[in-house]
Amino acid sequence: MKIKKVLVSSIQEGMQIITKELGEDAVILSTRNIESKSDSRENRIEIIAAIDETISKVTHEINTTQSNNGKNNNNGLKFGEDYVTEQINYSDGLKNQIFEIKQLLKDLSHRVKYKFNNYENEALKTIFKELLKFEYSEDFAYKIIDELADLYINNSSIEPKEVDIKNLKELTKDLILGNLKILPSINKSDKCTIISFFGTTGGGKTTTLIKLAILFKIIFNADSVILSTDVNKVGAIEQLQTYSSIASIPHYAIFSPEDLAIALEDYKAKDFIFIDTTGCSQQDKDSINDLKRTLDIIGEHFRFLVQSCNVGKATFRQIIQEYSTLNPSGIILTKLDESAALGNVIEVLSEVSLPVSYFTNGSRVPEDIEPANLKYLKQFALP
Ligand SMILES: Nc1nc2c(ncn2[C@@H]2O[C@H](COP(=O)(O)OP(=O)(O)OP(=O)(O)O)[C@@H](O)[C@H]2O)c(=O)[nH]1
Ligand SMILES: [Mg+2]
Repeated sequence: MKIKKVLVSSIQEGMQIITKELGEDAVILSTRNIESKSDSRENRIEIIAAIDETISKVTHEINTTQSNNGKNNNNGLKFGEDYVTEQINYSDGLKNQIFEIKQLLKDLSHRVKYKFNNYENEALKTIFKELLKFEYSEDFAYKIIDELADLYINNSSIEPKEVDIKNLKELTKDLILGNLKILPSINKSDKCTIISFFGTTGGGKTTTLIKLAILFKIIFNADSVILSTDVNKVGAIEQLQTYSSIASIPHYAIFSPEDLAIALEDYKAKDFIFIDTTGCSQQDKDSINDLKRTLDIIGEHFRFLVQSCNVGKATFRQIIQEYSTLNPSGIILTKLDESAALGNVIEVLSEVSLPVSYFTNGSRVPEDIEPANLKYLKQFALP
């Protein structure tokens, strides 16, 4: 967090300095007039602005710049001919608070703009209602409407009543999905590709693993093996056995980290090694740490968080947060067929850097799986 204080003679001058020195993302924290006791022409405006930055030191550090021929005043600041700047590094707590305020201000500005500029626009009102119906949050909906208005309505000569709602919806979907990341689907390579699947219980890990293993056999003629560390749950081995024997893909139970290391060595000549794990709650930190130790034995590989879409936004956010310990390469979204609206999932995914990898939309093996792509996801972004 970098905080800068400038003393200038006009707001415009201050903004220019702040933008130049902190960049366009800087947020203004306060402004106040400082009157000169001797001469009103020397009145100054103090502007304090901040920008997010990695903190190198937590100590307070005051740097003064721009002090050609400057003199020290009582605060240890140097007054230069044009302006004075003060740079302070603050602690994490303050940094977080400032950015919460910044976020609140941003949200507030979207709301205010919506009320004053766009509230009377019927097309935007329709889109706004649809966004809420599709389980996007109000803040997200205000943001999208604001962007939409800027892009389409405020910059076009079209009268609001002539706006084609279908076009507007398409544009809305593009805006919604604009921040989503997609992981390209996996290909066969010269080396053995290892893929692990983890996530909350019943999310569809084993079914998705089997779908991909069978598809890779069909598409790449791949020679694969399935290793499962999910050995304690009743029926887990039988579930894998049923599918893998139908598809003639060998599978092995793994009882310990040593077993895993040996199996990885034994099967390193395979095209793919699929690794199934026991489902665990995102709140069960011990199990997630155990899982981390297991996955770290494998080293670099594709790590997939498998999660069904039919969860609330807060839970989904928590799952992504807690499972980030395992450094997932991507998320596989399952049970799209059971979700009426995907706003909750899409909104959270647009806030994080985790890419989407595959979708599953039914329990049929292997056909109910799709590689992630924005075109496919578009149909789920809005009704
Ligand atoms: N409707 C629907 N059902 C699915 C989908 N994917 C998996 N299922 C079903 O969800 C149930 C749980 O799937 P599993 O693959 O066993 O889930 P898991 O994550 O391995 O479960 P645990 O190992 O117990 O944590 C099964 O009945 C699957 O058939 C999907 O995309 N849509
Ligand atoms: Mg399973």
